[in-house]
Amino acid sequence: MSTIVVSNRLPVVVESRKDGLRTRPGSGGLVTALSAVLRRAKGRWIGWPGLFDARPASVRRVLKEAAKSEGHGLVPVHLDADDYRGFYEGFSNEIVWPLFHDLPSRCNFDPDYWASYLAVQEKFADVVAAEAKSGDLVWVHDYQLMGVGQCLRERKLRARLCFFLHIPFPAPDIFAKLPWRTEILQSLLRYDVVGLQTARDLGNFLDCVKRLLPEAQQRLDDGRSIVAFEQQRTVCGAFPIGIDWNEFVDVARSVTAEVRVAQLREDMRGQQVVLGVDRLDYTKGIPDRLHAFHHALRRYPELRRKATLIQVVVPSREKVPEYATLRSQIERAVSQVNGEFGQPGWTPIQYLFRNLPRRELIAYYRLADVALVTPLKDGMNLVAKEYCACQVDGNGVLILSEFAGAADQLGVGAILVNPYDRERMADAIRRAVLLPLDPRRAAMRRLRRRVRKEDVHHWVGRFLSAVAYAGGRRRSGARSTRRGGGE
Ligand code: GDG
Repeated sequence: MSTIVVSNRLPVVVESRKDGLRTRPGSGGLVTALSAVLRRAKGRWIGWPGLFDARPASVRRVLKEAAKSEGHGLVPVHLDADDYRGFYEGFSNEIVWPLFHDLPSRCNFDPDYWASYLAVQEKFADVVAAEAKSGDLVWVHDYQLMGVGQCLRERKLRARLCFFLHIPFPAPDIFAKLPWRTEILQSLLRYDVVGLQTARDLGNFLDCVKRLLPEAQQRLDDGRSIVAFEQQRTVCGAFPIGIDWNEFVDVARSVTAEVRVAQLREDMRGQQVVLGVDRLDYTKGIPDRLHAFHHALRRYPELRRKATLIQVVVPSREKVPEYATLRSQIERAVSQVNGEFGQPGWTPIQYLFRNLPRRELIAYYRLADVALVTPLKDGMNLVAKEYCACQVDGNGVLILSEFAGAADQLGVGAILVNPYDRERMADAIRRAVLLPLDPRRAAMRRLRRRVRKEDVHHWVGRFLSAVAYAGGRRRSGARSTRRGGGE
């Protein structure tokens, strides 16, 4: 029995260079945790290698080479430019991404995208079916691949099929706008396990099933939600993702980080550092945050020359016009604030539009007196957790959006804000900057305890225990109590 992870992108990126194809490692806590699971299970990771034009045989060859150092298999799914446009840019990012983040007015429900999405699910399923054997565990990730499980069932693959959604699941009134809402729910209910980030997402998913698939039966079994639909029983649960605690803490405590933090502190000349770190995306609420900071400086003169906002924006999807517009909005807001309040020796907002090396990012996390993590909506938001882990001196304050999944775990300890409420965000910034040391330290201790306990390995363990439960249940046909739902 083996484990197969399936995600849109492979954990290594294949690049075409003058001297041929090369791979470079991907990064992040998810890659670390899942790679560890795969190494232990002698498993494989299946996904798109990140380029179209290369010869499949050459891609397979460089991945085989990279697999030796990764310690697990790497299997490519070949997509062409039309797939990328219709399935990835279209269905995934112009429909599912905005809709699931409660922004239906940003959706482009083009029917051609649906056809392309279906075709790509089949392409992924072809590769998985060729790799998987009966009894294997196939763990599919995220919103781009919700339908792969169904394609595998149609191929009569007798593997355990599981799915985890990294982004939020919307409430029924929003989800119901999706023209293919029934098909998507049905395809999710072909998996043995469906994992969501938070209790709210799980509740939304079950409510959507109840409303849109009334023939599905819902039960609570040993405290777990089970949905029975046609011949399949699906265990549904909330599994909030964590970070690789040790990795962040070790780097944050290193001498290199200490030296870099001391240097940055000197550059900041006694200013309190307020930090924002986000991928360029309209769900991250960057303009709203800049307006709130602007409002705070207008309203509270005591913050001037006392606090500096360092806003890191990581370039993303830049060719999409909407994202280019967002970038201009952000840059306009930054220059408005700096134009109005900047003086020799103090620039209120320092704006970095680039991907920082991981070590540098960790130094910023350790440096920051306040983190401003205020997405309009977010599945989890790992930046909030990474910030807490890197606060090895324990003095930082976390201001967190109540609409980030992380607010469930970090609500006690963080200052929670509504990112649409500019006035209260400004108040929260003032409060955080002026907060005395003792309450800062007490709150950060609580946050760190929670992030440490519920790290990414804990997340993997909880998910796999649901998988084991689903397997046991299937074998024993456990007795159950009814939870309601259209029976
Ligand atoms: C999706 C869901 C969910 C950021 N700037 C730099 C950099 N980063 C890294 C951070 C963090 C990651 O990017 C961002 O993770 P998030 O969780 O904030 O957001 P998404 O990318 O939208 O991820 C999200 C997540 O999946 C996991 O389930 O939490 O809700 O949307 O790890 O460290 N990394 C480097 N330089 C940067 O400048 N090296």
